[in-house]
Amino acid sequence: MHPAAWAALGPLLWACGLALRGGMLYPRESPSRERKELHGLWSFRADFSENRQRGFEQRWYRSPLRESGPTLDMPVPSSFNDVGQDRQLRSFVGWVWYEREVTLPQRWTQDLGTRVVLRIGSAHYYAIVWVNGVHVVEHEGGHLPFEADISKLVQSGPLSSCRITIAINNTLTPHTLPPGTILHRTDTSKYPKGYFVQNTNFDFFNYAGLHRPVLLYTTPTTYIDDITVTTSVDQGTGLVDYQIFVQGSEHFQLEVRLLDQEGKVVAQGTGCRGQLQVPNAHLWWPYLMHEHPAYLYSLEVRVTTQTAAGPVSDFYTLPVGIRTVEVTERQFLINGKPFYFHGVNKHEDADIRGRGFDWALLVKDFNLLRWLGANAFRTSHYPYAEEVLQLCDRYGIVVIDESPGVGIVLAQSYGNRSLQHHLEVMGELVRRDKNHPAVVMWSVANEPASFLPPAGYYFKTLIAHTKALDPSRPVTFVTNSNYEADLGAPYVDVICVNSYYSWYHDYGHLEVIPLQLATQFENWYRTYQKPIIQSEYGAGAIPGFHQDPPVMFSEEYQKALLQQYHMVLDEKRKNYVVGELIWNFADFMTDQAPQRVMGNKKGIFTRQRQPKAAAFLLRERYWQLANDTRRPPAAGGAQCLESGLFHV
Ligand code: GCB
Repeated sequence: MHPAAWAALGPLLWACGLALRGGMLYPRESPSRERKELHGLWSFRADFSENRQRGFEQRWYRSPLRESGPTLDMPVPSSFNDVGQDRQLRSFVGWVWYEREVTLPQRWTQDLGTRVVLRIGSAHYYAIVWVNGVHVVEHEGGHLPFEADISKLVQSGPLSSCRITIAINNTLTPHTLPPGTILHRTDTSKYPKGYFVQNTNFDFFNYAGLHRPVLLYTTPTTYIDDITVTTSVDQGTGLVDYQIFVQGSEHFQLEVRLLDQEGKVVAQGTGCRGQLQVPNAHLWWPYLMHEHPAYLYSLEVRVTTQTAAGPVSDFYTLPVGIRTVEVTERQFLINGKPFYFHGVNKHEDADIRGRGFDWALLVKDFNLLRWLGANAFRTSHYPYAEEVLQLCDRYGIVVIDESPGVGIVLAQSYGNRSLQHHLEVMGELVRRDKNHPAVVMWSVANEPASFLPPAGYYFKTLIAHTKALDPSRPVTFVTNSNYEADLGAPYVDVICVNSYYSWYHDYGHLEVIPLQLATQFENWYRTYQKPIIQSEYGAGAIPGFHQDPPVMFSEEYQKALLQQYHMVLDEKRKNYVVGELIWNFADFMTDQAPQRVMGNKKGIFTRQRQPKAAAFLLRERYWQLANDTRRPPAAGGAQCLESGLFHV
């Protein structure tokens, strides 16, 4: 790589490979825990200097950002790319600086029995954080949270405020996830001196910034650091195995209680690990698979220590869904019953805010999913916000939880350095999402060049590591039907395959789909004897473009292409095909390219979440599938299922 590209990366080079320490429980309020959200306007500056290092050379973190130059107002959470009018900021590559002054409640700064934690939900891609000019944490990876205990800093002086500075670099290299390369254009007859661009091998815009909530929260100094819950069922009795990690003291009492939705205690225990038994448990069922889907219990954990001032407790409540997941040669089973994924692939993407978290958008998306009759989605192509998974738990939307391993196509990205980082990312992902009943499978990557020789060792190691981290869930990666050899497929539990017949080849020839798709399924099943999910298929449609007989990019073509797929899916789902996920839920932004019309238009909804014709087709199908594949009604129950079809 050209030296200037390394300069653009700056500290990224020396700070990779941070070990995974401690838990990453979602910060919930409780009688012992407070939260302070830092959303709103932050001060912002992109470092446009040629080597992108001015911020470090001039130590912009040492004093308020406004003192080292002009600043912009920047909303958090949001990507910085699309909120301004500056084309150069939209496509900026390098370090950007965020800053926020926070006034803290007096108790937080004076009570030494209080622990104050700064938590950043996501900063894409590499982040360095200072509090009052003191370096507190660094993190690599744009889609998972990280924290710093800042108690000592905020409790050391008379100040009741603190200044948080976050420098974020969006540069992607062959060793980041997702990978990318910096291309230096050195022909001075065509490009100015020092000109470089970011190149990627994935099909979405590399939005950057503080994408998810940034907040401060407190715990007592002896606190519940992590909880791991796994569930099973034995003849109607729900078994909840728990393990709890406490930090801050070795002497404490630990009590756990499991409450049902009426607030009744159904089981209790003491100590750091144990099993709770729930006779006649309400199981967590997916949406449309049961008359009462998504039943959640509450696991109340209380840890108490004795201090000079008397006993002090920390409380944390974790939602728990009791369910099982298994994979056989032909089936995907939830609670022992065959489950058919009928759903979507999504992106975290919207107008103006880019990948920034937004409650209104989240609720709209879930309303659309339920309207559609979708029972599942894949977090293509990176982990989504924790708030998204919480809604999946509550609504019964099943999730294939994917790592940011997308576009791994360069031989360089299969070396030890990349593998090591990928292993760490899987560790962070499992640590964050392991307790969500909605998450039924991990996906380690999307369409990696799994035919390259080093891919065999890479995926064998990665998948074995993921299974060791979480033996309770199957693991997959998503491959492409065009790949002739797949060196990773022997290690996965479920084959997820993407194909774009009559779209990326045989343009306009919808009639070839049945043959090509049937051949795809038969080949994969013959080779691996594992259940298969059609993890992507679809066609671009520009909303409002109509043409009949259908031609590419019309709403009619998108619909007709889906219908061809559905005929084959209906045949093969009697056998070993266990799911279909449309590409994509909504139109989304990509890099500019001649084959992209203001982004990727394969959404069945527009980017503004309005339905195209295909959305109505899919809605009919999904509700019908819900009826065809639903759980047989339990004796003496399930009136709404027994009485016939779900209502569309
Ligand atoms: C794929 C990729 C996805 C793309 C899609 C497309 O195979 O997994 O990221 O957006 O195809 O539309 O080309």
